[in-house]
Formats: sequence, C-alpha cells, structure tokens
Amino acid sequence: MAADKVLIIGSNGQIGLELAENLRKVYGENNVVCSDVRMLENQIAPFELLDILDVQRLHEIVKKHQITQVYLLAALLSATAEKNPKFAWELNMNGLFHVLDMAKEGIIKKIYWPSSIAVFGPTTPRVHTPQYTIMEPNTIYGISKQAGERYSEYYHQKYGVDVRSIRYPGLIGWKSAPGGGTTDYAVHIYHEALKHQKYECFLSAETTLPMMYMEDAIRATIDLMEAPAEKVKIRSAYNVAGISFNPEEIAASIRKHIPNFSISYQPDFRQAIADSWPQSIDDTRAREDWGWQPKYDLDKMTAVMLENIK
Ligand code: NAD
Ligand code: AKB
Repeated sequence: MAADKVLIIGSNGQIGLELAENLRKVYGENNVVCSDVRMLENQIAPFELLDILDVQRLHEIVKKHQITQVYLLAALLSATAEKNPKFAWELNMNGLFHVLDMAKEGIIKKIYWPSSIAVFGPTTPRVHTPQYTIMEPNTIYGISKQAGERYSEYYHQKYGVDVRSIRYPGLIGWKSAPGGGTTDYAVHIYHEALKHQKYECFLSAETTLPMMYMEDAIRATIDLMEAPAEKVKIRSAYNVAGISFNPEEIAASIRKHIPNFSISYQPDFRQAIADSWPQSIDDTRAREDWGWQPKYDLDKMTAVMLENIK
C-alpha cells in the first residue's frame, strides 16, 4: 500500500508550524506538503502557495502530490473574524466545503478540521461544559465552527467521509505566534514578562478560560487522526480539556520565576467574546473513545514557556 501523503492548509500559522514539524516525524519529510497564502523566509519544503478559496488550485496540488489526508487550518480566528464577519464566514465555511467535497468524491481519504470552544455560547453551562449541551454561539467565528461541525457530521453520515475534529481550547506555545484570537493574551504575557516584567491584559483579572499547551494539542490531534475509525464515534468535534486559568492565576505562575512581574487590566471588545465561552470543559468522551490525556498543568507550561522564549 502507498504511504499516506499529507497536505496542511494554513501551515504557517500558530498550529500549522508545530503540526508540520510533528507530522514530518510521523510520515516522513517528503510526505508532508505545507501550504499557505503566505510564504515564510525560512519556508520548509515541500511547500505550495495556496488560497483555500481557489478550488482549482487545491485540486491541482492534491493531484500533483497524490495527497491522501488534509489538515485544514486556514481560518479567521475569533477577534479578527468579528472585524470582518462576511469574509470570516466565506473563508471558514467555503474552505471546509472544498475539502469535504474532495473527500465525498473519493479524491482524498481523511480530513482533520479543528473546531473550537467558541461553538459554545452565553446560554451554555460554563463549568465542566459537557460534550452535548446547549450551543448558541454569538460570535461569527463560533457560528462558523458550529456550522462546520454540523456539516462534518452530515458528510460523514450521508457520504461516509472520514472527517475528524477537536474543539480546541486556547492554545499556548513558544514556537509560533498566535493569529488573532481572544485567548492570545496567554501567549503574549510570557513574552512581555521576559522583556518588560509587566503586561497589560485585554481581558479582566477573573476571566477563566479553557487553555492547553501546544504539545498536548498536537499530540491530541495526531492521536485522533491515527485512531482506528471505529473508535472515532463523534464526527462533529470532540471536547478536549487541558488547563483552566484566569489572567491573575497565570500572572501568579509567572511570578514564581519573575517575582517583580506585574499585570494590569484594560479589557476591550474581546472581553465580551471571552464571557460567552466556557470556563472549563468535560472531555470524558475523548478520554473514553481514543485515550486522550493532557500532560501539562499551568506551572509546568509556564516553566517551559519562559525557558524557551528566553
Ligand atoms: P493562525 O491564524 O495562526 O493560522 C492560520 C493560517 O492560515 C495562517 O498562516 C494564514 O496565513 C493561513 N491562511 C489564511 N487565509 C488563508 C487562505 N485563504 N488560504 C490558505 N491559507 C490561509 O491560526 P491557528 O491558530 O493556527 O488556527 C488554525 C485552526 O485552528 C483554525 O481553524 C482555528 O480556528 C483553529 N483553532 C485554533 C485555536 C488556537 O488557540 N490557536 C483554538 C481553537 C481552534
Ligand atoms: C480564539 O481565541 O479565537 C481561539 C479559539 C479558542 O478558538 N484561540
């Protein structure tokens, strides 16, 4: 049987850069093709320039490299999407349709498409949010993720498409910069702590959100994609939990390494987005179905973040 060949779409973003590094270890360097609308100075190869809205170019690349699996990461995140809701809907939905349709036609075999805790909304129970619960997202990003989940499940049930997804919490890593989300503060804070020993946070002190260290998120993604199909019982998207904390708690964790670190608060429009999201997540189904378990807590993540950014 021929080896799996993977295409990452949106490979130069916060998740894509780390995912590419790890998928290259699993499938081999030449079997992971990166693609994005922008090229980096130190771009790893093989790489193709691709706008996911250009369906013809997508087909050309898939054919050229004989791609079997697609990881679709190109999207506008919550804060950026609120500034350009029409385009966010177009990018987040049409990108997914292009890839789902290729799988429906049998051109590709497997899809990974990330969802988000943004699928939940202000009427959702906020603590230990269950897999199945009230979902009334009130951001354009959350609405697009919820619609994407419904479409993914529909394509699986109706056409047998092997599509898999995780509702990521806010992701935190040191190798790449975040791309316009509400949880981005939890990355910026480490850089500012090391540079200036202070940080002005755009969320209030008590805003607790679900978060996860990037290494855990990448491991969850690859574990889900490698799991036997019969174990993947949820084809909308799985809840996964890592760490829940608020700005005051991450600041306290940083102070264990930088005692004079100070934090101040200037909440902006992102506060309303954060207030509509859960504080913690029940990920029982991911643990039961494909063995998910996080490895990082807040202090362990802080130590690794500070050490590496330094
Ligand atoms: P990011 O913004 O850092 O990266 C997105 C990448 O997509 C960028 O490199 C960008 O250049 C590229 N891109 C944009 N438009 C494109 C287009 N038309 N065609 C091809 N590429 C395009 O985002 P990320 O944080 O890496 O997120 C990736 C996915 O994971 C998104 O679907 C996002 O909603 C989801 N997600 C991320 C987080 C998080 O905390 N980072 C949490 C939940 C879900
Ligand atoms: C964002 O803040 O938009 C993302 C997410 C939780 O989906 N980090």
